Amino acid sequence: MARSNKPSKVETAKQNSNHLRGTIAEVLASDAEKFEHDDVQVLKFHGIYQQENRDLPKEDKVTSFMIRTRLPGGRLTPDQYVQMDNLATKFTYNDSLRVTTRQAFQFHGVAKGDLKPLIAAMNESLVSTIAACGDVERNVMASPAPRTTPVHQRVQELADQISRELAPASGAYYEIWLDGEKAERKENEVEEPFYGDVYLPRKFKVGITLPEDNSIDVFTQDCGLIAVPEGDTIKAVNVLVGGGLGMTHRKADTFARLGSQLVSVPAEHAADAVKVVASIFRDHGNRSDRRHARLKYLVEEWGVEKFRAEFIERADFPVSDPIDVGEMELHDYLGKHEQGDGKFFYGVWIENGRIIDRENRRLKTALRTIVDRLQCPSILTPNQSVIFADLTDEDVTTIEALLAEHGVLTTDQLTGVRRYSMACPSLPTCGLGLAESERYLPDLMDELEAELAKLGLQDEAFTVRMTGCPNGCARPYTADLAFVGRKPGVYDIYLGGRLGGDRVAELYAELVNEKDIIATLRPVFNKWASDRQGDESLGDFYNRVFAKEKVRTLVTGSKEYQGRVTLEGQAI
Ligand code: SRM
Ligand code: SF4
Repeated sequence: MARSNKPSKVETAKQNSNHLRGTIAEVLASDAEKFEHDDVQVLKFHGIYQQENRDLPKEDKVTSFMIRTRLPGGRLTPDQYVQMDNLATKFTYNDSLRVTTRQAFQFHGVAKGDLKPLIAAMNESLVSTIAACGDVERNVMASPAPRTTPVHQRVQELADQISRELAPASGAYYEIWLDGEKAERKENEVEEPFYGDVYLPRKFKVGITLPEDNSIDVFTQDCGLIAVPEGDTIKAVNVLVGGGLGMTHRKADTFARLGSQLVSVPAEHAADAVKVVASIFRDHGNRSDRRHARLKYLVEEWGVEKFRAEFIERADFPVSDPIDVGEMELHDYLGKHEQGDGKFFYGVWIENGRIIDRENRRLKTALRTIVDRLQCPSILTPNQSVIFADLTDEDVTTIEALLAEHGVLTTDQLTGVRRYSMACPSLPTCGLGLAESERYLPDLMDELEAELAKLGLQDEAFTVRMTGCPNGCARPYTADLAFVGRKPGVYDIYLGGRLGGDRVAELYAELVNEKDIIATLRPVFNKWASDRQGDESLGDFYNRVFAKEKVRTLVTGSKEYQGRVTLEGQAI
């Protein structure tokens, strides 16, 4: 890829922002309805997106804002949950909270005048929005299971440490939102010692998990970490680089890519390893073309060997070959599970992450009542659901009764196919959405369930994901079956990923109208029903029988693996 050296407009906005200040404070204090380009870019680093409600006719459109939290591993205390719920009721346009695919909360439709009170109130309960968006290290994902074993606790500690150590150092957030005094700096003291004036070339995503659990889709992270346990300790951490899903329709030089195994490092150096990867990205990533700015393109351009050599050169800690951890699996942790200390945790399914009260299904009230009554901690999962922790048997009975009372579906009422489904928000809030997603998937699921029920396959566990555009926010390209919006009512269909998240799906059908989706999939479903081997999943079956080019499953420990699994079907 030949590179231009001219910095993109976003680079200039960062450079001129005086470490994330821009003119945000001035515009906030003014009557201006919205922020202009440079401030819009800088606001993202504060966890804020400027949006408008796309359902409204042009003449009625008003600017509003989406706010995203930073919650490493999705952990919330009971007080934090209650506060988030209260703030959603007070400040969002539709009284809802949105659980994201990276274990955070989003608040939609917030008025400009409410930004400061909302963010200040969140921070009072120790929930920050700093670096939830922007060209920095984003919310660190972590295996959501609140198990009490030392290795599970350690994984969460590492996620917290990475989040702390890679957060921007600029005082801008505190000055603007929390009325903090501008910190005095000594002569030659640098405000952003790690990120510098222009931060990273693009967003940078990190997730950490154990070999038993790929619910965080570790191969899709810019820097994925697999903590390898030995007894009660973490023996080492495998570092993967260059995962990422965003692409552009019909632009073959943009693609989804699974992370490549790079090295393993001692657990106490996990955060240092992430910093080394981020520093290579900072110094060598593409700063002129944002479409090619993600780390995955640098890894492709250099090749894994060169990247590894650069990593070793920069690391001042021991570096070894990656450790073979075998195949990984997705767990959604729904329903009741033992925690390890005699207590239980309980996962509640949230359709496409939207916590809202509807006529017959009062989910928001149900979840709030559970937390009020049981005072239990909660964990947001990478599959847009919520887990309640530290429960007795009696508490679980209370939860199930409250869910039933409020019309909320429990796991045993879900078909396998609906249980593992996810959709991104898309319309009406997302400015990039080309087709419906969150609002349409439930209807399509009804049709899919009916079709699969005819074949007795409705309770098969496989991932179904939908996004309103090819950016991949609900991680469609690692799913067994995915729908990616092309234009209103029209989707591309992907098949061939799987629950383990270690294989990229391929484009099966292009530009399929909503009304033709089931008919387009019918031949695959029928053949799957008649020709599957054992309990072969949809994605495995598709990959064996239909795939134009067979995509080998990633061998997670292999150092030789070059990560070159793209939507164009290039061989590994
Ligand atoms: Fe995303 C942009 C929503 C996870 C890839 N994403 C957006 C924006 C902010 C639209 C925008 O730029 O104007 C969306 C806000 C819509 C709205 O109204 O809420 C948006 N992304 C989401 C969330 C809320 C989807 C969800 O269903 O939960 C997820 C928030 C996660 C979080 O808490 O931080 C979300 N986005 C993802 C993921 C999945 C992941 O990270 O695990 C991906 C694919 C993985 C990856 O990054 O490669 C993803 N989002 C993108 C991209 C494509 C980036 C690229 O490399 O090309 C964009 C567009 C961009 O950055 O220019 C994007
Ligand atoms: Fe918006 Fe596209 Fe992300 Fe969906 S996938 S939230 S439509 S950017």
